[in-house]
Amino acid sequence: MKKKFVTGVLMAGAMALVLSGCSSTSSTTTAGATTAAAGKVITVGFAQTGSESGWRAANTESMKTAFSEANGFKLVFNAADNKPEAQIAAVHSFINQKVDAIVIAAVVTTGWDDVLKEAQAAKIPVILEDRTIDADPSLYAAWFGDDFNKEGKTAGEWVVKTFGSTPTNMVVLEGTTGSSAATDRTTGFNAAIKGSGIVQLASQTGDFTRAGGKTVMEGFLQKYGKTIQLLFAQNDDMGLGAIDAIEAAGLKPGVDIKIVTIDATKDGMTALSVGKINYIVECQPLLGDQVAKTVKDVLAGKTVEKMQYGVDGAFDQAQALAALPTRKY
Ligand code: GYE
Repeated sequence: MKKKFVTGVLMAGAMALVLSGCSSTSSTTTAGATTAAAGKVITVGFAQTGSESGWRAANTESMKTAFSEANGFKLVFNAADNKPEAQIAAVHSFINQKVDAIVIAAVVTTGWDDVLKEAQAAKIPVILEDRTIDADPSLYAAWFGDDFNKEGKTAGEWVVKTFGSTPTNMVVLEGTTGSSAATDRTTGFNAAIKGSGIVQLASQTGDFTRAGGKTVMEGFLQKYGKTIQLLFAQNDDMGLGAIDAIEAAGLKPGVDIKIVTIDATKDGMTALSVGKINYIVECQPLLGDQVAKTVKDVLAGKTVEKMQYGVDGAFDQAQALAALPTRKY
């Protein structure tokens, strides 16, 4: 498995990328900021998961805009292609570069203790955005993101409202295994559908990608065919990939198979507006401004809220149609 690829190699690779500012699988770029309008330029290393989804693209853009030169930052950006070891190597390299602060959108919840202890010893504050981690809370200053358990619960409540106690065959496309987004959405969703008529035929990861969602859905369709009545995809992209597979199998997404997803990106909302998806729970990716403010507050020694949750909505077809013209991502 690729995961077993040794840290040393990845670390050297990540370091080289940090230094050269070029991009490949694990891409790192450095946006230069030699002067800021006022005060010292704040150098921030941002370890992003990768570029798996539309949500991620919007999140990266929001972070790059917020941590801009004009706002007094120099951003060292790394996207780890969803490889935990590559992400930890990137954080190591940020520490070696003596950045002022580190921001992490963690691929998975585990494996963080050693590198966070290293950051703490180097007196570099760590701020988490998007996904949570399992490490001791004393190892990071703050977290800013969405409530994934609540998102799963909202999706599950829609399922219960729609199907009630009628026996309904469901398949699930899970997000990246070991990510807090996938784990918490599963927990919230399962709690909400408990006692309903939903029968789970299968649940498998599609890694939060369109390609993953398509491939896994093809497998589900081969095995369970027309008996599938409901799909819960833990993000829009996997739902959109599954729609391709469903249409290729000669079935109508949103009609033959009802679909509920999470994120509410423009692409997802467009599919919802034409009835190919039936319901979407929002997950807000535009976190950059709040994260940048938190970084500045932490560096200024101000007390910050440890866990800060964004507010999410949910959409049916009519609500998607109304929201689409002003949708930002
Ligand atoms: O839902 C998915 C992305 O962590 C909330 O990651 C994020 C999730 C988001 O790949 O599209």
